[in-house]
Amino acid sequence: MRIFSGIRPTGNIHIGNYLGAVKQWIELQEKNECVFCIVDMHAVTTPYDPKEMKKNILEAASIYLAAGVNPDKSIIFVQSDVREHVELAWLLGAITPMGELSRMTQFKEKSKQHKDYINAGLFNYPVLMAADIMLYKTQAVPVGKDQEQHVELTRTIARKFNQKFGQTFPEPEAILPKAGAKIMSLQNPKKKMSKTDESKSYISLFDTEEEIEKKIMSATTDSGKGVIYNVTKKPGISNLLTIYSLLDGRTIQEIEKEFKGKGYGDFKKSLAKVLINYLEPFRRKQKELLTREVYVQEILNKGKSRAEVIAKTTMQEVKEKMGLTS
Ligand code: ATP
Ligand code: LTN
Repeated sequence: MRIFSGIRPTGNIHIGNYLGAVKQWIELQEKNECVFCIVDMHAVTTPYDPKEMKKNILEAASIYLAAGVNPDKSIIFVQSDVREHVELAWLLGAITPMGELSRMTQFKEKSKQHKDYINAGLFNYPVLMAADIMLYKTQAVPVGKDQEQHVELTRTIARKFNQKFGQTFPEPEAILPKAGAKIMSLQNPKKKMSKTDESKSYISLFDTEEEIEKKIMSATTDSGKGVIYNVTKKPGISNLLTIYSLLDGRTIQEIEKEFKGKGYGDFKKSLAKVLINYLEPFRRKQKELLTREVYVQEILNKGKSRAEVIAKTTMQEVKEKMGLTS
C-alpha cells in the first residue's frame, strides 16, 4: 500500500501528534511504501515567523527520525521542495465545490482562533492537502481524528476527478488509531491538544523531566475524587488515563484498579514518571540529531528526489487527462 502523511512545522510536536499519527507511521513503514512530508506550505496559512520556518522544518525532520521513521525505507521530504503539490492543488481547486470547503471544521476553528488572519489559503487548505495525498496515488492516510474530514473530502475530490477525466486516483482512506486519535489539551480537556496552544496545555516529545512533572501536576482534573474513566463526567482524568494506558501498555481498567482508593495527586505523579521514561529516548536522539544538521539535510534532499519522481509522473498523467499538454 502507498501511505502518505504530514505534519505542519508550526512548533513543538506533542504526544497528541505522536499517539494520533507518528506512532502509526512507524508501524506502517514496515510493510508499506510510505511518504512522510513536512508540510510547510500549509504552515503559512496561520500566523508564523519566516525567520523561524527553516529551524522548524529541520526540527520536524529530526523529530520524524528520532521517533523512528527510517529514511532508508520511507521517503521524508519538505512539501515546498516539490512544486507539483501546488500545481495539482490549483487543478483540483477547479473541481472542488465551495460548499464542501465551507463545511470544514478546521477552517472554522482556525478562523475563530486567528480572527485577523482569515485568508483564502486557509480556506483552500484542504485542497492542497488533497493534492499532497493524490500526487502519490495514496491509498491510506494515517492521521488523528481532526483530519478525518479532510481525508473524506479528498475521497470526494478523487472520485470527481475520476468521473470527469477517467480513472486516475485511488480513493484514500484515513487510518485512525483505535485509541489516542484525539488527545485532549491538559488545560482544557474539552479541546484537542494543539501545538499552537499555550505550552502548558501539551507535553512535547522533548520536554525536560521538570517540564513534564510541572505540566502533568497542573493539568486540569475534575470535581469529585477517584481515578475513573468517564469522558462526560471526568474528561480531564479520562484523557490522562488514555495517555497513561497508551504509553504504559496496560488497559485503562488495570490502571483504574491500581489507583483504586488513591487520589488524583498519586495518579498524576505516577503518570509523570511513565511519560518521563517513555520520552527519554526521544530526547536523547533528538539532542544528537540537532547537532547533525548536514545529515538531516541530506536525508531531506534524497527524499525530495525520490518524491519528485512519483510527483512528476502523476502530474504528467493529470495534465494529459485534463487536456493541458501541448
Ligand atoms: P496546530 O496547532 O499547528 O494546528 P496540531 O497540534 O493540531 O497543530 P497538526 O500538525 O495539525 O498538529 O497535526 C499533525 C498530525 O497530528 C495530524 O495527523 C493530526 O491529526 C494529529 N493530531 C494533532 N493533534 C492531535 C491530538 N490532539 N490527538 C491526536 N492526534 C492529533
Ligand atoms: N492538515 C494536516 C497536515 C497535512 C496532512 C497532509 C496530513 C497536510 N497535508 C496530507 C496527511 C496527509 C494537519 O495535521 N493539520
